[in-house]
This record gives sequence, C-alpha cells and structure tokens, in this order.
Amino acid sequence: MAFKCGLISYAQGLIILLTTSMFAVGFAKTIVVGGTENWHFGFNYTNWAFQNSPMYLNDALVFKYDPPNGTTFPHNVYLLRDFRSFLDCDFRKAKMVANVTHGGGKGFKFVMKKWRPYYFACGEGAGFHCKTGMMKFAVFPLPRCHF
Ligand SMILES: *[C@@H]1O[C@H](CO)[C@@H](O)[C@H](O)[C@H]1NC(C)=O
Ligand SMILES: *[C@@H]1O[C@H](CO)[C@@H](O)[C@H](O)[C@H]1NC(C)=O
Ligand SMILES: *[C@@H]1O[C@H](CO)[C@@H](O)[C@H](O)[C@H]1NC(C)=O
Ligand SMILES: [Cu+2]
Repeated sequence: MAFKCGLISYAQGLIILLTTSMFAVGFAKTIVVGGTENWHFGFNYTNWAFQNSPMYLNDALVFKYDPPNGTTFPHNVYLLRDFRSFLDCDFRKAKMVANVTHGGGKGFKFVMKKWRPYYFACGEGAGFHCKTGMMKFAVFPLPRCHF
C-alpha cells in the first residue's frame, strides 16, 4: 500500500507502532453492523457508524437479519452509487450485495477492500427502510500503515 507511509518520519512511525501494538488494532477487524441491534428497521445506523469509526481497509462488516418468515420484516443490503443517491435513498443504480435470506445464521459478511466510500442501505419497501427506517450508513475505510 503506497499510501504516504514512506512520508511518515521514523519517530512518528515508532509512536504509531507503539500505539497500535498497545491497543492491538494492527489487524483487520470483523464488525457486526449495529452491534447487538443487528440490521433492523428504526435503528440509527448513521450514528452507529459515527460511533464505530474509523474503520479500516480489509475490515469486514457483518449484516445479521432474519430471513422473512411472516412475522419479521425482510431486509437486504445494497451498495448505493454515490453520496447523492445515499442522501436521497435512490436505488436506481444501486447494486444488491445481499438478498433477504443472506443475513441469516452467521450473517452476511462484506470485506471493504477498496479505498473508496461505501454507501450501504436496505432496499426494502422502495426506500422506506432506508429513509424512515434509517437503515443506511456510509464508511470510508482508512488505509493501515504497516511498518
Ligand atoms: C441519527 O444520528 C445522527 C448522528 O448522531 C444524527 O445527526 C441524526 O439526527 C440522527 N437521525 C435521527 C433520525 O434521529
Ligand atoms: C420468525 O423469526 C423470529 C425472529 O427470529 C422468531 O422469533 C419467530 O418465532 C419466527 N417466526 C416463525 C413463524 O418462524
Ligand atoms: C438469495 O440468493 C441465494 C443465492 O446466493 C439464492 O439461492 C436465493 O434464492 C436468493 N433468495 C431470494 C429470496 O432471492
Ligand atoms: Cu430493511
């Protein structure tokens, strides 16, 4: 990863190395979206993402939601195209990454491999879960520097 790691001075590098080893954040994490709340209608995922930032490249997000069974709302996971469609909950050019059944069991795992913003949202109810249900959040994973 050629992300300016070489520009950090030796002293800064040492401090970062000490800090990362002290807090053991040197490895990719697996993060359950929503924590114990999982992926459901009416939880503020923007706030959750804010409280759980920063996230890093190669971190994995796990979306957990029950498959539809008559008593539960179905959910899914879409990647929205850009910030504008994220704001508007516009799914026209969005890509479904997990359907209504993929969140069962151990959940649906998504590894953030690229240095780009990811706009996640539930596409159920033609934008209703995204808008009213607050089932959307954005992540810009940061590169981790290895020394
Ligand atoms: C969700 O949380 C964000 C960040 O804390 C806050 O700005 C926003 O108003 C909240 N949304 C709702 C609908 O409460
Ligand atoms: C549907 O799923 C919910 C949550 O897992 C569960 O509590 C409920 O018993 C299930 N209903 C049926 C009919 O399977
Ligand atoms: C979800 O995707 C799986 C394949 O990964 C497929 O077998 C299943 O039928 C799909 N479910 C729905 C409801 O589209
Ligand atoms: Cu939903």
